[in-house]
Amino acid sequence: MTITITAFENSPDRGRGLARDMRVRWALEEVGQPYAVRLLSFAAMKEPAHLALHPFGQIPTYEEGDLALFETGAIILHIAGRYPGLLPDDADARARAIMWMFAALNTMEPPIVELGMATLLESREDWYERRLPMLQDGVRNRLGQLSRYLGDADWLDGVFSAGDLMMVQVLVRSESSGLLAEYPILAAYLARAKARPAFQRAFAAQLAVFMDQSPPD
Ligand code: GTB
Repeated sequence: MTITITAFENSPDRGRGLARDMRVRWALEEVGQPYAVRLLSFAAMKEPAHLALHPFGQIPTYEEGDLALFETGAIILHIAGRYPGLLPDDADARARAIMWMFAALNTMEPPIVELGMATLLESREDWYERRLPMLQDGVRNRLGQLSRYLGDADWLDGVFSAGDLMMVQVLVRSESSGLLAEYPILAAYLARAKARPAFQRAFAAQLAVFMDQSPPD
């Protein structure tokens, strides 16, 4: 059955792994499933055809036969449940991998996104410099806790799982702040994940969309 996902026709990062279709591409590469990509402009994401798939008018979406999904957490969980390679067979280990997916999305991602959005949208406001330390401390707190937990392990719970995939995809959004580099254990964790052939194929596929386009004015 053909799998089709949606992605940005024109991403602000020009295909360098930050838009959330990267999570879905990477998961599909890990489980060895081919997929098609429907590229959407910002305007097309808000039109009825796409809103019927995604009520919030965002990317990515995932279509497979009669199934249509939005929300990367749900999409990755579906892929990991349907195809082998991203969740352990042991029921307890499987539950822990899913726990780490939720930890990435619910505990790590909010402070990382809050800092990123403030830097993107508020850096010219007079309150930004006063707010920044609080936002950075929020991110440092979570990065420090995660780093202490990971210690000298390669992955969060033994073998690489959907929990690591989601965690790494959340952590990449803190790279540009410079904060991730303060945690060598996490920097090495990201490097290990990015060295995976499936990650590299997914990254190259996302980047390829933009290599053919002329740079923005
Ligand atoms: N909770 C949803 C999920 O996990 O699927 C969030 C989906 C989402 O945020 N989608 C974004 C979107 O469609 C794209 S990924 N935004 C358009 C809109 O809301 O109108 C967020 C993103 C995009 C690009 C960069 N970048 O280039 O740096 C970073 C993050």
